[in-house]
Amino acid sequence: MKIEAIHLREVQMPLAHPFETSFGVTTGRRILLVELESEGLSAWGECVAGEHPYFSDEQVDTAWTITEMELVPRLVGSEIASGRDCPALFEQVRGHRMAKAALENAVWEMDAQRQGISLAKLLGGTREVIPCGVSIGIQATPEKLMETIAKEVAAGYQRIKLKCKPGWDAKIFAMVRERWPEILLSCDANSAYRLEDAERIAGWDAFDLLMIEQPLWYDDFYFHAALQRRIKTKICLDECIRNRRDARAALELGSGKIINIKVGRVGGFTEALAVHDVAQEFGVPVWCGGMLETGVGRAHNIALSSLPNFSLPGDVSASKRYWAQDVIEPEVTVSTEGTIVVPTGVGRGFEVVRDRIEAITVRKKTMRA
Ligand code: OSB
Ligand code: MG
Repeated sequence: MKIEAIHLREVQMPLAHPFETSFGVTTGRRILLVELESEGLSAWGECVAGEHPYFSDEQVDTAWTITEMELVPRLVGSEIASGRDCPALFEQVRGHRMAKAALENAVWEMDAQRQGISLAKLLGGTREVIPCGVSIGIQATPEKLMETIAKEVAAGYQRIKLKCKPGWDAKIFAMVRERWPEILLSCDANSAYRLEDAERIAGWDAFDLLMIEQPLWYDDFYFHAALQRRIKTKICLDECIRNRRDARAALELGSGKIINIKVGRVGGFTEALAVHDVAQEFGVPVWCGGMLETGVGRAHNIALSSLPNFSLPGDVSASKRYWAQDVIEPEVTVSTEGTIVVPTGVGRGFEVVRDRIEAITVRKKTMRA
């Protein structure tokens, strides 16, 4: 396919509810969206870089700059067979995986349209529905947290993940477990602990958590192995897995027993599929993480989650948990069984609502060959 034009745009969207993690509070999102044009077709990609370089070293403005100055010139005007060709095209640029993923994923979406199949099918997906969990931010009070959990459990979500940090951990887990002894419960520290906390973290074994996500440094999987040897609860790796080599090294070391795959964090669908396959080889389940995406990224996450080794409920949940109005139609909805139906229509399977996107666009740039 010949990529004739690439449009970059930044949209701004207020979150329906503020989202607090150990690294800060997000009240609204600034999001880089890319749109490709090829032979009368249009395909979209979402960059999951945040407003600040707090989750990873990328941020929306660095992603915009690298996309405009380095990545688009390599892609626009090119004749490309599939999304699998993007990593080689972008190889000279080190890092900036979230920026690369937005473009690569749009190429995959375009390819699916050209072949007249769903993105899920193109990726090798096999599931008709995906199991869903929710990620619940740190709340103003424990009472508010209990209310929020009650609402999500009633909605049918299959797994509750609690964001945690020192001061918002064991006491909270105890309280939640007392009221809901049976639910699938996990926590995500986003690197808020150090190896000295190992004893304390071992104490959480009492709460029968499904996993503890990225407890230590964002760029570490060596010391995570030391921690994993000292606790019974499975560690799930998020921030530190950048590619298939990291996945293999971490699993050989015993740094964790579950992997959260975020397609933006690993640089696009090609690498996400490779991480999926490495984990499967080790008998390790994966699940799809979220980055407070609009419907564009959410649709891509649903397609990816349909692969066979995405066997644990992911963080991909309903549009309305994040947005008063999403940018796709229909919005993403979750059944009372806590599942999302994988669309079988061509491409992403959700329409992008162009007027809505136009209305929230704050900057835009078109690049042609
Ligand atoms: O670590 O999984 C994370 C949101 C922003 C940055 C990092 C993370 C998260 C989430 C939310 O947990 C997942 C979602 O619901 O989109
Ligand atoms: Mg995480």
